[in-house]
Amino acid sequence: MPNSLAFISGASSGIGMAIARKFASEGINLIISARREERLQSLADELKSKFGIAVHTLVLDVRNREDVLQQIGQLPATLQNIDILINNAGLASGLGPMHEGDIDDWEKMIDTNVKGLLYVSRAIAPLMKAREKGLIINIGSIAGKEVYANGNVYCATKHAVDALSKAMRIELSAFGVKVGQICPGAVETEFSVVRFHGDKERADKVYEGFDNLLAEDIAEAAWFMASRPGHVNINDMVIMPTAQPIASIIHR
Ligand code: NDP
Ligand code: 8X3
Repeated sequence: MPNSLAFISGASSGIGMAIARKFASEGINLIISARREERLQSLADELKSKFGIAVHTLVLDVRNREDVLQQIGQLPATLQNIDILINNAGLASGLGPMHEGDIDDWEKMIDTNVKGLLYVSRAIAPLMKAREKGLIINIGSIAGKEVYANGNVYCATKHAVDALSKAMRIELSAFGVKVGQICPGAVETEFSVVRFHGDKERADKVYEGFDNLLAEDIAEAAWFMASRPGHVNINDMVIMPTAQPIASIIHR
């Protein structure tokens, strides 16, 4: 693990940021990426000074196919030696029945959660294949295992991540590249603020009256997966708040 390099998409907030902090604390060098440059820069400054690791920032909208392939393709050779890819960038946009859905919300979720994950993976997986080593962790969701009312398109995108995680594992295992997935239930991050288009009051209500997961809980799981010996792959982890036994039940 020393001198390993991890690429984390969506590191400017929530789960991605917590994974960056956890991996940095374990001495892993990082490429952190997201759209919000200032946040990436301040996280990079924090992690470099606290842990003495190397951090490279990449301002990237994962929906932009050309930009993803070009920016990753143009990384200096040493930064193409990516040992761990965390496909975390993603979002929910809207919560309501399909027959009243906002089609722009749908495009955003499909383009980010499915196509964005594919573009980043398409750029990085061949680099791992060439080195005959690597680990890809996709951040799926309980929404990729179950479907809940009004979650339609978000659930569909996370079911796609579930399928892609399996397909990528089948296709890459012959080359020594591991693929795993982490599927969390409710984690308090900026997720619900984004889902409700900036309505913080409505977002706060999602996490009222029960102990939700923290981004750090997911970061611990990601580190567990990443720190297994070479012959061990964790295919899938479903991690729920104790008070949320299935996606649609929360005991408050
Ligand atoms: P946050 O909103 O806190 O973080 C989302 C991250 O994704 C941000 O860093 C954001 O960065 C990045 N992102 C969003 N769109 C893009 C884009 N087009 N290009 C690049 N980066 C993008 O939410 P979470 O941390 O909760 O979400 C992280 C992942 O976890 C998502 O895939 C989500 O679906 C999944 N998840 C979340 C759960 C939860 O309850 N919170 C539960 C299960 C899964 P920026 O805006 O700067 O680009
Ligand atoms: C986020 C968890 O249950 O809000 O993926 O869809 S949920």
